[in-house]
Amino acid sequence: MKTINYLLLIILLTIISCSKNSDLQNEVQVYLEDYNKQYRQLGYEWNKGEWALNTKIVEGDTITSKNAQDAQANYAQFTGSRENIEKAAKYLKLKNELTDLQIRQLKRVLYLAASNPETASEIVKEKIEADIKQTQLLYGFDFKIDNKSVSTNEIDVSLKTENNIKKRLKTWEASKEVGIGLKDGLANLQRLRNKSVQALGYDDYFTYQVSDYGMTVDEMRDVCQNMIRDIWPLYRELHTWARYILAEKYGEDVPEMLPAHWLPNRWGQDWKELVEVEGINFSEELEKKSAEWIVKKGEDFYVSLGFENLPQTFWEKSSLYPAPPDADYKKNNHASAWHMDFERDIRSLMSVDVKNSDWWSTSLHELGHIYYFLSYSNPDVPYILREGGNRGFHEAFGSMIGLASLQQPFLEEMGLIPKNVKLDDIQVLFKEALEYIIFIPWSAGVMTDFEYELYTLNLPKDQYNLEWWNLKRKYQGIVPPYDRGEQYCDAASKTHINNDAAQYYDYAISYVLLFQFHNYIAKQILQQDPHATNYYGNKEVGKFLSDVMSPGATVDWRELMKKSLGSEMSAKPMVDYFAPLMDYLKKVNEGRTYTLRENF
Ligand code: X8Z
Ligand code: ZN
Repeated sequence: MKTINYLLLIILLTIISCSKNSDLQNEVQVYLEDYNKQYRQLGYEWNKGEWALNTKIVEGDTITSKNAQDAQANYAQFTGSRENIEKAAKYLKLKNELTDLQIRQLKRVLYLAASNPETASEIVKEKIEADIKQTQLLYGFDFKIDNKSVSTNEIDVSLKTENNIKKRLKTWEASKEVGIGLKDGLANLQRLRNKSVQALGYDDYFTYQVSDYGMTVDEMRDVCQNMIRDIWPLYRELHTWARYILAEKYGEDVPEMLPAHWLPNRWGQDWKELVEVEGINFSEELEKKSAEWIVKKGEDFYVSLGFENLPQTFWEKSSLYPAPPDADYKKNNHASAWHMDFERDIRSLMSVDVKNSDWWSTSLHELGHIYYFLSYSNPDVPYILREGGNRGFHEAFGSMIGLASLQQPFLEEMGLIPKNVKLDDIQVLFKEALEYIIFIPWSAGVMTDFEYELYTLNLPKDQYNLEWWNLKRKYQGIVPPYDRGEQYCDAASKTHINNDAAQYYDYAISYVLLFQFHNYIAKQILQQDPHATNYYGNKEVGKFLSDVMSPGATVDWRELMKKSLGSEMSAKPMVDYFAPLMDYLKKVNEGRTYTLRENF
């Protein structure tokens, strides 16, 4: 009898405490639902303001920037409000009684608050203005060669194809001019970004952005340095090879370090143009198509995997092609994807042009973001968690489709190369390394270190350019054509330094992830060699990707990896993928002098 009473008591107590839990859970739920609703409305207005600002830049137009500023201020006021900060913090203290999904949302509320806290409202206001001004200066800039306006597409094509070294230098210089006018703005933003997050206890803006991964700055820097260490031997071979073949091509002496204007990309972040694979005339084939074809074929690829067709509004509202040369406005010339209303108003901003073959993979990259948006826009994912597993995830899948889209079986399927041509596998791999391996010292090294120094170490403005080139030399073995003094700000010629601050390691991480995912898909789903896959039409691949993408940020990214791949983040699949190239390059480089250190 006694035991029964005792048992009853326990049951009763459990019921009482559960109902207390669920009272609290209900209260938090009401709060979060309201938060999500307002977040969505204000976020949509902000996105619309930004969209207008980035797609139509007219000198002297103050209305568009005022609208964008007001919309951003309203969003900032809400997300950074004392009330939201206090409530989220209060509820988080009781997290043992809340659901995992609620805890995630409350943490997100605090994270969002930290970039616009009401406690630093003057700083936040200044920051919003400074951000908008920087965007206008960056994308309103008129690039000129010999006093003639040129588009960034023209600059890019010229750096890929021009053999006259004097002309190359002029083009490269023209591409860096934009940095000069951005330097003051960057210094201002350095201060304002740091100050705004410091109000909520973060050390600096870099630390804040890194914390989104659940990592400390030291941990993130370790991840990045390890990546560089892993690929360094291969990078060193590629660097040595490039010094010799480019010197020959331009009729110059072999330099110790690579002059920046010798390389086929404004920042030296992608060298794939240096190798032509016999049998694949991709650029030529693309030129026969149209810009519309590129984007449509991209959609077609995703649809073949089982994803839906893009909503009609995507085609109506996106800004996919360059502004006409005689337009009285300019537009943001860098590619991006926008989740405007956190539902199905999804758009992409690009300047697709068939003459610049980069748009093929860039367009697939952006569609990767778009399909990610669509995947997690489902009732199980609250608006504030409609994000990637982590930011690197968001960057990874579109790039992975870009890699897959250039492998032989796929190119055949698309009619971009004739069937059954025998391609030289090593040359194909070589070209891929010039894209994916070359990118790592740039992203995990130069960009990440520069922004770490900028925000965490408060790099003084009169050392921006000096430090930029120190890092370029250290990580990429690239030097400026001549001493570039502090009147320049070459770092600021890179979009992300201005308007996607302290996040570039996302791309390094995304490359590591993409090889992990690609390797898994090739071996476990397609049963194909990772070097020669054909994803086209495979619904199982689509289902796998959709399962990874659709939870958005409602799950922990490390668990998401374990669940989907059965492994942790690792550069090994990337290193293994390129391993066959090492012996080949060592032979090619026999007798040549290496100028990068042997071990990183
Ligand atoms: O910025 C981008 C995307 C933006 S969604 C086009 N990427 C990095 C860059 O261009 O520097 C893609 C890879 C690297
Ligand atoms: Zn992207």
